Amino acid sequence: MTQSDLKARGAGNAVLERHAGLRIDGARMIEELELLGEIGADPAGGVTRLGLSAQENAARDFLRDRCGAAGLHVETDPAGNLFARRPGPPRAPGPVLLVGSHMDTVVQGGRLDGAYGVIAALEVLRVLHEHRVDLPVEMVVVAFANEEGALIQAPFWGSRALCGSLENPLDATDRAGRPVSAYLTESGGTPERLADAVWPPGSVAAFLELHIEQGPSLERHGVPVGVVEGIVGRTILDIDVTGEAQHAGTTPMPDRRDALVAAAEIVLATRRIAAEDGVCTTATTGYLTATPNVTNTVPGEVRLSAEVRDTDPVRLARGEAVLREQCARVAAASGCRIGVRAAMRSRPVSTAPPLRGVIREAADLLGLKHRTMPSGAGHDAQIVAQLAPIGMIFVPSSRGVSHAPGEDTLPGDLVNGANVLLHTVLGAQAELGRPGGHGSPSG
Ligand code: HGY
Ligand code: MN
Ligand code: MN
Repeated sequence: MTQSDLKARGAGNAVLERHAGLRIDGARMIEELELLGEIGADPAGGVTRLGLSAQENAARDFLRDRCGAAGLHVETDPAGNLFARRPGPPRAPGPVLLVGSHMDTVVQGGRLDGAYGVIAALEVLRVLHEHRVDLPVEMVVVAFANEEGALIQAPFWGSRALCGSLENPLDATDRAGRPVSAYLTESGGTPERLADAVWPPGSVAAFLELHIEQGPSLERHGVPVGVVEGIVGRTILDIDVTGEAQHAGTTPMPDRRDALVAAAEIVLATRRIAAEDGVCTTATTGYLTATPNVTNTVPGEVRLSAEVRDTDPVRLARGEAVLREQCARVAAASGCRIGVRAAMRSRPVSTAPPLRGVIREAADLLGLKHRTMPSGAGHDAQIVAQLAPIGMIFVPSSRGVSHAPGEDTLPGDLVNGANVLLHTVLGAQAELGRPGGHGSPSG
């Protein structure tokens, strides 16, 4: 369904009013988040549960068990995405309300990024099932595979598979060149049937994602709920710098083609693009390896990644162009060969205004203050926006920390967010306005 299918907010919402007193089981959800956080716990700190790795597979097994214990039907698609639905008589075919996030992390990341949105979605579906709440538009929980792209270099893997927007998917590899098909087969996916993971236009009425803010804004403003207005776009460039490995003691300085010195120029130029020149909102170099990486050899090869982000597509494109210009400048000055390849581009997107209204009403119903804000982080929701209207809800991140072992959110904020998600699912029913409805589940 497109945004225009979303009816203008106005009519009262019987479903929302009838269940105004409904709440999630906060203790159950917090306990499950703790248990999930132990899967991939990194002895060096934080959680390392990389997409399509054995740890993400273990997380899927955990989620499958918890869904099964709640009497929900679970299936995994060829891309490794996991879906949970309520049991019941065959439903009239029609678009569903997809709710979820991802369970993979970055290296030594936090236990809430993504995982919170998946466990909260499970809790919402479980509570609706336990209270036999009949939803005109069926709610389906999704755990998208490999959102971060930290192992298999294809961020938003699962949500892109669902939207049919993976480009040459089987070319994807890890940094050592091991193909995604090897990992996928171990994850319960089927590489040769990725096309079957695609959901057709009209099959998703809307997508809702609850997520930690991963920044300091909500905590600084003392506001428990963020209503996301838009999600930042991102471009990742893989950069290969080729100089010449030489002896550190016998090679005169003017004769060197030092790949690491050239890469260092690129790292500083990347930072300047956003921090000093304001070309785009953020510019970051997060990954760098030098070869042969020994003290007494001038580095001959450096591989690094640089990424730029902005909510404005023009500024985002400009950020990429300036970064490419800087690489060309450093190549000319250093005598190194510098190859630049766009590894990923995601567009900035807006959330659906009617769903923002539903989220605000849910927060108001719960007596929770809210503020409308952008997302500086990327999310599966921005990919699913290709297929359906999206809504995103944020809760505060303690000290704004994320993608690091210190990532945390107060339990009360986690419970508040999940209750807002519950009442957004209920409130969205009127928005999505499907005539007729699904029979209430049996048992
Ligand atoms: O990098 C991001 O913005 C997200 O956490 N994948
Ligand atoms: Mn993340
Ligand atoms: Mn995330």
